[in-house]
Amino acid sequence: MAAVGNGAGGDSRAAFAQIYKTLKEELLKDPAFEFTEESRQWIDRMVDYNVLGGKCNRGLSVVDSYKLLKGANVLGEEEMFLACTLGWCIEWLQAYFLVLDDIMDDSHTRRGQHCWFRVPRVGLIAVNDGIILRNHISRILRLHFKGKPYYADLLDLFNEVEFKTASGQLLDLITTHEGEKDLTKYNIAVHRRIVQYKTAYYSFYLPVACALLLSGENLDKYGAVENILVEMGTYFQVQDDYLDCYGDPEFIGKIGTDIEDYKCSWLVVQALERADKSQKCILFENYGKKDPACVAKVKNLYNELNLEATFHDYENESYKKLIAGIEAQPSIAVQNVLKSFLHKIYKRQK
Ligand code: DMA
Ligand code: MG
Ligand code: MG
Ligand code: MG
Repeated sequence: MAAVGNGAGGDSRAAFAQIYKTLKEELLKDPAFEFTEESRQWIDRMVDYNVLGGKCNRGLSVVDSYKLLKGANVLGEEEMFLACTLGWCIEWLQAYFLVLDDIMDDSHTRRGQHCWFRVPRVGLIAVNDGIILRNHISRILRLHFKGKPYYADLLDLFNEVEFKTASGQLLDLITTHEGEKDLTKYNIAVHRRIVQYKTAYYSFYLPVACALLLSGENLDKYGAVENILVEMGTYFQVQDDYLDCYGDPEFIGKIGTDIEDYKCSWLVVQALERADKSQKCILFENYGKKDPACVAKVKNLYNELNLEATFHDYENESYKKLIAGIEAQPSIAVQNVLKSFLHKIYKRQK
């Protein structure tokens, strides 16, 4: 059968979306569970609510990277199915982390709708739903990859990346306690460590590592590529921190909570570096408070310090450095993978 809707760029999206339905159906008729009609409906709705509605950058990057590594514009039906399936596993992983992240960050909206735990009758059942989403990944991998020569490496990859992300979330959360005691503990090195762990590995390294495993590559050889992807992920999370304050909530689909939550955000680190004595006092007094008047004072200070311009300079600098690192890579196919990923996020507005 001809591979349908499997071309480069835009049309991977249609094929990708189609495969979601298959994967969800398989999970819902999983013979290991005697679902009651109610629990089946719960999972169905919970998965749709949390896995869908994102940009699918991570998932689609598996497909796009695999095509670039193979030097093929169109993949065979089986190859396309496997690449999309791994892409969806990353989207499932993202859903799992976001469901729990929103509880821990006390967020209100995500992807233009209420955070899952805020939906009536969900509440803390969301914690268990997060665990179920994580377990779905193992079940999808077992169903479609058991028997492949790279199955053990794939499981190990997902486990390692999950561990790194959870460690990053821990750093994010306990650093917040430190900051509450003493805001001057926040600096760019602390920020960097948090964001590499909580965001970069699962968002950037994981999609490309999946494509490399599909291509039969040994990940041990790709340390330099991993480093570039971790840098790209750091840049991506700086954008996330910037958009938390300066993004349009309607457009990004979430309302920022970093100032209220006392987060070690890139913006507060920049503010601390640039503030004079009296401006620091304003930060110490108002950062981390729920009161909208306090939040507004922090935002005013950010504007006074011209952090928007600081961010745009950072964005241009990061881009240049990333491109230089990418062009130093010996393989043109690998360069293309990395450039294509970078261009998906450069100057993003959401
Ligand atoms: C994101 O950190 C990290 C993970 C692992 C979800 P964040 O809380 O800044 O993300 P968001 O702004 O999307 O809530
Ligand atoms: Mg959050
Ligand atoms: Mg968070
Ligand atoms: Mg954020």
